[in-house]
Amino acid sequence: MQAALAVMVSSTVLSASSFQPLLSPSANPHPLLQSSFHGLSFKFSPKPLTLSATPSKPLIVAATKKAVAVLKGNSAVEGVVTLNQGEDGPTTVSVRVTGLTPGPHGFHLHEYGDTTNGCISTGAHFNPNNMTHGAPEDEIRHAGDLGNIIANADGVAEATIVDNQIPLSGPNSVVGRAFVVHELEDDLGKGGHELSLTTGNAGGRLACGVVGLTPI
Ligand SMILES: [Cu+2]
Ligand SMILES: [Zn+2]
Repeated sequence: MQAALAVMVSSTVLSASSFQPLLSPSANPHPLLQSSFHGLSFKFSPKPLTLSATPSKPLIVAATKKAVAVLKGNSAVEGVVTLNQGEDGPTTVSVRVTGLTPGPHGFHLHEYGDTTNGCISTGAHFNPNNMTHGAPEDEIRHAGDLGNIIANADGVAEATIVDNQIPLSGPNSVVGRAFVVHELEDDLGKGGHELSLTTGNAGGRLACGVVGLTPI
């Protein structure tokens, strides 16, 4: 509602300001021309309306949401995760985690931003749609299932993840929830282990961090 109002207001302001330059040069010299411009002003009216698309761009930028999570735990593993979401589009997640053993490590958004008892109190995978565990590209997955991040020989994992199920606003907002990086590879629900369909059997929680809003 507010955004819609803002668009309306900005388009009115723009049409008023763009009218004046059109009228003023010819309205001044001759009273005759002045009267003819009264008629013309109606023909011009669609132009300011199409121009109103321009001021709506800053509004989209203003709706961009940005968040960050700083990952820490009881080991040498630590990292930073940044999240960016424009309007109602997907969220882009940039991850850098250090101190890992080389290879894949399960990486999820867990339900709670509660680290009272370390990463264990962040609860289960964020799962607003009551699904079973899966891969990020699966239709049946937890919203928090972001697959694996892969550490290189130096123990550094860097990844950019674009995902539609982890918005930064609305009923399924992940702000206030937590990222967790795991000890083991997430089997994406396909490992046949008794934990495959709940956690991907990704083992212990090495580090976690609560998602918080940051300045745009
Ligand atoms: Cu997890
Ligand atoms: Zn899951």
